[in-house]
Amino acid sequence: MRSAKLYRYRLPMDSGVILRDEKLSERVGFIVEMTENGKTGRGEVAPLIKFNEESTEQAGVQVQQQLALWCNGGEIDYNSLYPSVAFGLSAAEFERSGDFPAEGNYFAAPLGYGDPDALIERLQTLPGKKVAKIKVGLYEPIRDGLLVNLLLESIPELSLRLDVNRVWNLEQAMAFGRKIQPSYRQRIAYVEEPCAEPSDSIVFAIETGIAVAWDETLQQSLDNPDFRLEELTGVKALIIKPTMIGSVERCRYLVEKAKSLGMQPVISSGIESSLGLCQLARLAKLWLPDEVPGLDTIGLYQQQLEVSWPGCDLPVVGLETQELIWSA
Ligand code: OSB
Ligand code: MG
Repeated sequence: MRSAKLYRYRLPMDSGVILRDEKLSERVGFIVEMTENGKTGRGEVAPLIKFNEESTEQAGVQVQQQLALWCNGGEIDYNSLYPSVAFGLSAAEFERSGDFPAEGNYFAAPLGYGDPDALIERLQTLPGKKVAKIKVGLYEPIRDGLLVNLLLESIPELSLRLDVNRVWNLEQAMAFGRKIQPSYRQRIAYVEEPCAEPSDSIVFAIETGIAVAWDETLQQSLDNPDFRLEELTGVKALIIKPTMIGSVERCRYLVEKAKSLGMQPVISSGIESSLGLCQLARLAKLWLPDEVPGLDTIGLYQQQLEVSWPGCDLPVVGLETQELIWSA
């Protein structure tokens, strides 16, 4: 016997959340609950506007169709689904089957948005490895370079991950790179997607000696069914955001494949609710126990959903307070 429930959640975001020039005041997504033989698993389906190609509405229609198919005894073909839907449904199956460890890796890299003082303060109290991530590319590349030098100078054990989200051309990236003190360049763990053109990002890495990571480039490559990860080598790290990549199995495959090609895989957030985010921390613990995941996004919300991110004191609202839109 199989049964399922589909909830639509709406959670208020912190007032300052801006995604690619658009304010995100509320996050809307879905939670699936799938039960078979008395065992239940949950998953989150929450395409992120401007990052996922599928809209929330499209994902909602597809997830409901798939749940109906599953309740009637059908099997879900994850490879034919939107990435967000494949991830959420497969996470529920993974949890139901008991393969999901209870423990998670909640030591995420603190995310900073340009206020160095706030970040320095937070980093000073951080236990363990000092790894932080900051978004750059919002101001002049030279200003970003000075900020990075300042942070690396202030905290000698700090290693920085930077994210440019493809806003620089090669010239701007080089202006940034030249500003970074040569002795600090190795302490930039990587720069995610420095340039609009991926080939320029590779040139930047070679010319400056600063390591680069793929994020958007990986997501786009996966649109081609014949894509092989071997085509994306030449960078140090691979950012894996399951909501934008697909099923748990596909993510696991990419983690293993990246390792075998000498790339560092990093499990990262697509700004899921605390429910989905905690599952990502559990996957990170299972697959990459020694790696710092990129999951410091719960602070972008005003509320948590059903489960609490360890150490977070935002109020938690229960799943039953959200809209049950379908069940069978
Ligand atoms: O650009 O990496 C991004 C979250 C949602 C959409 C895009 C991005 C992000 C993050 C997640 O930065 C946090 C992290 O990677 O540490
Ligand atoms: Mg990124």
